[in-house]
Amino acid sequence: SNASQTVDLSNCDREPIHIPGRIQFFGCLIAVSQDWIITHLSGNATEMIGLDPDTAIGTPLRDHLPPETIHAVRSRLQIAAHSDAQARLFNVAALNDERLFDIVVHQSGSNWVIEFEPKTEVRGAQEAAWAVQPLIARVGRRKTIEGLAEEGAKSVKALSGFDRVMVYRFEEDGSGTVLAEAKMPGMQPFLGLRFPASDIPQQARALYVKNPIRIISDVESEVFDLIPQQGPDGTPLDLTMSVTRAVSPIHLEYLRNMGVCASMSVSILKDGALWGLFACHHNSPRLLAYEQRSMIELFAQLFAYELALKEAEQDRAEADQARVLHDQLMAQVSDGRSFVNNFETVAEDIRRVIGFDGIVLSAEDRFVSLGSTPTEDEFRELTRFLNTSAASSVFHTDCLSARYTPAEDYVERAAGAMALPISRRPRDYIVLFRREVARAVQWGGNPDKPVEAGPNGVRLTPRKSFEAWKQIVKGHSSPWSRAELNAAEALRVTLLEAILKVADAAAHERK
Ligand code: BLA
Repeated sequence: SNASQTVDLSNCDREPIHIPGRIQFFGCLIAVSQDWIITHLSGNATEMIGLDPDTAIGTPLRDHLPPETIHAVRSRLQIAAHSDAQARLFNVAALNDERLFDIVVHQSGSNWVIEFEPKTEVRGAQEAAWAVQPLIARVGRRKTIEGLAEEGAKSVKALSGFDRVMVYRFEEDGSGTVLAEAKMPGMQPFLGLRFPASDIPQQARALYVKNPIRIISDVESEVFDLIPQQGPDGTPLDLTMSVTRAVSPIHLEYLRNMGVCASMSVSILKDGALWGLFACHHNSPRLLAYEQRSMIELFAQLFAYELALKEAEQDRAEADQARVLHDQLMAQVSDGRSFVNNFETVAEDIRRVIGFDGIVLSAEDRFVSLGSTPTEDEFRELTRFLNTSAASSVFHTDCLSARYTPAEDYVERAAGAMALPISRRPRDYIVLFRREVARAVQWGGNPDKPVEAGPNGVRLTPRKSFEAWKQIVKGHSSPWSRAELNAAEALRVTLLEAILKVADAAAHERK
């Protein structure tokens, strides 16, 4: 029954975190069939709402809960039916006594899953409700993605009271960057650090697309088994959309090793894909009232909308930049100025559109290099390899040494390459280089911190998972993005045009 027994650190991606067979302590769970017969109960249901698995399973729910409660739940089912939505009821006297509960219902396969959370406090929630609009207005006034993220982190910290709130953005390779951070003074900063893709494995990212908020209220707390572990059809209850789902023991250990006691993360979606997370940490146990979590979820949705607007604006600005670059290069050529002689300026112009660590221009018998690149001799050899690729397109790779073995000699200087052929003859090139991502980026997992071994070995700390990741990304640069490849293609055409123009002019003079 224990899913973690079959999972180790080499197969993280396969841990079936959606069917853990257990829930966290802060709520209890009832599953019923379509005709409202109880099919599953969590082990803590007896204590929390008086439903004993030994006697209640297989009997109608109405034998156990007041009709008002069942009516209230059923009246919301329209919201939850046939969609990945959760219907929520706040402040319900579910047992007809003085105790209040928050109740959430969703559909899972052929079951309705009903989760009860005893009410803790409501004050934070009311404050959050007032604050969402002004906070989002502030986010919208920021000019850059980084500014937006910074305001977002501050806002979620204000709305949630967590000790640390980060905006964690996924890169194209699944690794992630801490783009913004709001934290208590004195805590070690994570701002700007990059973390490996394996820290938030694939199936977890997929689950976070469907269920946008997840809570780990206390990494040391007791968990409760679902009874029975399997339904009559032999399958475990799918907890993808549940609120109390017990968390992967591997991730719990990661948090303990980081010194985190409670965490909450809220998905930031763009075009239906996971753009990033608000990742929140607390140094002591923490559980927010359901309304407060709902307000934060709403904030994250509005934030994602602002983000999409800003990113679209930025895409337009980048396209404008590319046009400006085109005009500048053409103007230089028309002025009769050779861009070979002005290469430093040209390189800075290109950098505004495509990121690189080094750049080489080799045209006719000229060789100009800036930044981290192969030597001239190494480059001459490399051009013979580049000459074998298509003349009329941009060549690019984030792992040059995998395609061209001699590049192993300079993998530390130039791991990734993007080559723009800029003539039709035996070719002239502008080649952009990127350093190894393991060196070029500031990775999380501070090597100066002592490593403590847990039951899963020493691997499960940001530091150890980084060391493992370093093996995976060895020899690779960060990948060239779609936008950068588009810009490179436009640049190639511009340069070709510019160079032909120069050649024309020269031929004209010779006549
Ligand atoms: C989940 N890993 C997560 C989550 C985060 C991270 C944010 C989401 C759950 C949560 O809210 O806590 C990772 N947290 C980070 C990172 C930072 C942070 C990078 O604060 C940086 C500041 N994790 C590993 C390895 C494995 C692993 C090696 O490091 C697998 C062997 C697994 N991480 C793992 C799993 C989950 C997870 C399985 C899903 C947890 C769940 O939802 O059940």
